[in-house]
Amino acid sequence: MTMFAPTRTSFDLPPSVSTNVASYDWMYNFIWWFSMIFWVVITVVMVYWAFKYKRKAGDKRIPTGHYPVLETAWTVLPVFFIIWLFHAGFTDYLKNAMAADDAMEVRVTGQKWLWTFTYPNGRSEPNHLTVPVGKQVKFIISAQDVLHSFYLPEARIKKDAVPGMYTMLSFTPTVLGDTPVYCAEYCGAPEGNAAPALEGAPLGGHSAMMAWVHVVPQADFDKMMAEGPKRPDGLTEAQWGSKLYKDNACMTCHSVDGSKATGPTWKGMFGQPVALNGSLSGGMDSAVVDENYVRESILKPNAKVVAGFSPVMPPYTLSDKQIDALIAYMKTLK
Ligand SMILES: [Cu+2]
Repeated sequence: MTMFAPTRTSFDLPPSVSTNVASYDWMYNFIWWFSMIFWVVITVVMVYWAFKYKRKAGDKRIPTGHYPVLETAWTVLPVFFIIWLFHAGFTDYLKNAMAADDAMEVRVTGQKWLWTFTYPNGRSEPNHLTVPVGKQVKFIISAQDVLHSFYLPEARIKKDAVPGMYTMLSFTPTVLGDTPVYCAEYCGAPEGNAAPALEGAPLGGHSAMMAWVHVVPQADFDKMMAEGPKRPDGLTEAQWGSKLYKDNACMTCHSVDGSKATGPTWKGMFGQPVALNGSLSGGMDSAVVDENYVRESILKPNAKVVAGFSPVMPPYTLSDKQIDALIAYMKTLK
């Protein structure tokens, strides 16, 4: 994989990793230099005049009166400046507040003290998110316990993660490599000797709530997604199969206790011969329920229909690993 060094846009800002950064940084630098120049000019002039017009012996106080042209100018001109500033700021704000319809949606969940990322295909990982370069990502953010804040300094974006509601944020990464995620809302001190959320992170609750966004070429991302969701930690293959049986609603048509439903029961099914409806199954009258039969029945359910049942099952797009897990579960249903 080619690695490009993130570009530094100024001496005091972090490197830039996304499309929005250039205009954000331009605005930041503009306001900084604008304020700096006016501060210097006003201060120098004020000090100069303070000495020049210092009260001397015999001076009389004379009221200065009004100067309507000057007073109108210093009121009206800044108003136009502020309106322009708001317009420019709001235009930039919208770049990350909304996402295009074809953006990749990623669910972000904050909890004490880790971030969980869930991809469109259901794959879910703690503290590591992989996204393809050049593709807009739409984060749908929430929190499980207390307020957190999802913060990517190198993309200049931050959004509160709030329990009980969703917040949105989008960005389009431009640079291959890794960019850090922090929690920007103080969310608690560590209890006891909790391990850091991420290897190498400082020990300590909120400040340990760090994650990484890995920006990779589209092909690498597609390869990763093709692997499908990973088996959840702590589950055996058969236990994962049991979970998939429920998560994919297989249970609404297939019982595991022998009772009849819309589809054949899975109890005692694996490894046994089964009678097929020959006219719906390309002339085959029977088959053995083995690995290949199950795989075909998940991906192309109506290729071989069991006698006495209707061809009503929709095809499922499960990964090979998920199908393996379902088969492992079926084998336990003696
Ligand atoms: Cu937090």
